[in-house]
Amino acid sequence: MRIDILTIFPEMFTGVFSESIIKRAIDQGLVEINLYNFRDYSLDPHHKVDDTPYGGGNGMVLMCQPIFDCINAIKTEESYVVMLTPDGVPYQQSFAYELSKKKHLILLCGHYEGFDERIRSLVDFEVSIGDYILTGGELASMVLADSIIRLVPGVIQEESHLQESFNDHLLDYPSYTKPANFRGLEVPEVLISGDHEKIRAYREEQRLKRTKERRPDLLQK
Ligand code: 6GU
Repeated sequence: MRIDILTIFPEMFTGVFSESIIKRAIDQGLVEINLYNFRDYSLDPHHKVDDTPYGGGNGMVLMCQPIFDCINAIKTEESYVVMLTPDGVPYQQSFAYELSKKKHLILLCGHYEGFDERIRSLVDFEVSIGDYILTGGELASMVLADSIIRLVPGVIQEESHLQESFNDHLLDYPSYTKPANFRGLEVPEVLISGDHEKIRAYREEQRLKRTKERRPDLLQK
């Protein structure tokens, strides 16, 4: 899979993509990530990428030309263009699965007050990562890239994501590791019992209990 990220702050991404599972996925050639600074595509003598809004109002608006020219330069038949914007569709695990099947993703990060509305004509899907405002789409695109890359076949063991939260609308069960008694804090008996059927039932019950307590909204699904 190839992921191209369009941003005026490419340096923000260096740490995130040079550690841990994402780094290994890149090193193994399972995913290729390219950063494009769309400021480089600006035809303005001062490499301007934004301007004041028609009709007045606060802030600056990302203008069409640099983003149109950058996307048109990298887009192919196989590209799927995602815009990161607080007014997009709320992101969820099922989108991560869908997006992990694409051959080429283009993630477009905004800044300032927003995008010139005509830029949306280049976009296949608009995503928000939650009901709060970030200074830009960069952190949101890192969230998408991370959640998508870990689902690309070969990046992590398949079994680890088949069982995880949100696939069946339940939160995870509580986990423990050695020692069985840490400074008086005990591991539930059942987990040390060796009775696999009892353990399975205990975990299932815990998942339901947790979801009821913390995320009753998930049970509605
Ligand atoms: Cl995708 N962008 C910005 N700027 N803020 C957000 C967001 C995206 N998702 C939630 N807040």
